[in-house]
Amino acid sequence: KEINNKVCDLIDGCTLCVHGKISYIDELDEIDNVNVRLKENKEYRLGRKVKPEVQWAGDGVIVLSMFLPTGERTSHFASLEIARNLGLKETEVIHKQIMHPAEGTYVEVKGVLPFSIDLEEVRMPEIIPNLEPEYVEKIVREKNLKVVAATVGEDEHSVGMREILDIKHEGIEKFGFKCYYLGTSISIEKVIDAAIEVDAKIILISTIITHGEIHRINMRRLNQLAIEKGIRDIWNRALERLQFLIP
Ligand code: B12
Repeated sequence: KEINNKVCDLIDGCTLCVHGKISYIDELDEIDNVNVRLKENKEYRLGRKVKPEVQWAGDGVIVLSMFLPTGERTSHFASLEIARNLGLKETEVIHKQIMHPAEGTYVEVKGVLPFSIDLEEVRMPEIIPNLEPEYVEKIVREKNLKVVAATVGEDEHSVGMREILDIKHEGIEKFGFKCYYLGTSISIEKVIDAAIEVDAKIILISTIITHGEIHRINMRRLNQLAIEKGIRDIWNRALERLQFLIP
């Protein structure tokens, strides 16, 4: 016989590929036999409907993980209440981990989803294809696009920003962007001044998120200062010009 892609082609398919080849022996109990069980989850095996599954097709088992700022016992029962309120059936706590006692408890709750999804009714947004890297690079080089980047305020986390920029990390340099990385804990003023100095059309900043809203303050300051220094408009026009990137 001709050998195709799968080893089991030699025997016209194995039982994993050709379900009809499975010979069931569990036929004695009239109420609980293999045919009854197969009938119960037929629609999930035929691919028309879908439910999360763990043990068998369409069992509907789902696991929720949550952190509650309460002690172990309270978290246990509160998490079950949450799962029940979400509509899950047969709820059960399967894992608990007390974080620092002053913080609370991490809980995992198992439950059964009481509904299924009809795959023909699933709404999916249209796939927007990514621009070809060669196309992006061509435009970037033609326009000689420059980028000024820094972590601002008192942010010392340089690694993420370098990842975005560095060619060795597949960063935007590989598309031909000329990147001016100013470093860490840079003032917003310095970022704006550098952008003006090198005629950068793009500014990338990274900043720590804090309860004091320092991230929002920094972003607003960047916007405000760009307006004050007269480059926000230029920036907006640059963005308009960048629209041509979208075919
Ligand atoms: C390494 C690290 C440090 C190192 C940084 C070394 C360095 N040179 O970068 C050191 C030890 C200095 C450090 C110090 C601190 N750290 Co720290 N640190 C981390 C850690 C473990 C990893 C960060 C990292 O490099 N990740 C790898 C990179 C590749 O991922 P990334 O940073 O997320 O970047 C990606 C995206 O976010 C995105 N991205 C990032 N920047 C940008 C920018 C733009 C424009 C775009 C488009 C995308 C983008 O793209 C990147 C690539 O995929 C994180 C925890 C974590 N697991 O994330 C904490 C973490 C960031 N640190 C934290 C904290 C609190 C601190 C300290 C305040 C701790 C302290 N009490 O002293 C200090 C602050 C120092 C300071 N002044 O900034 C918190 C920040 C929480 C917050 N509110 O934002 C984190 C989240 C840890 C935590 N859960 O508590 N830290």
